[in-house]
Amino acid sequence: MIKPVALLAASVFGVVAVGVAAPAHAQPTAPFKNCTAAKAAGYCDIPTDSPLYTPSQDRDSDGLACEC
Ligand SMILES: [Ca+2]
Repeated sequence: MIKPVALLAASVFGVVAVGVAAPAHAQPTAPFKNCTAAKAAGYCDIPTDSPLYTPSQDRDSDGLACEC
């Protein structure tokens, strides 16, 4: 039989592991402050249908922000 303490420890570990891992894999949901920040995070050629797109970062208005 598994002791309740062991179950509690497993549950806490699971929550902590998910809590630590989530931010590393979270997708940004708002435009970056600028293209330098976007590129530093690995994003460029951001299309208009992306939540990361903002017209101010698409100077030539071709539908892609922060060209690679
Ligand atoms: Ca553009």
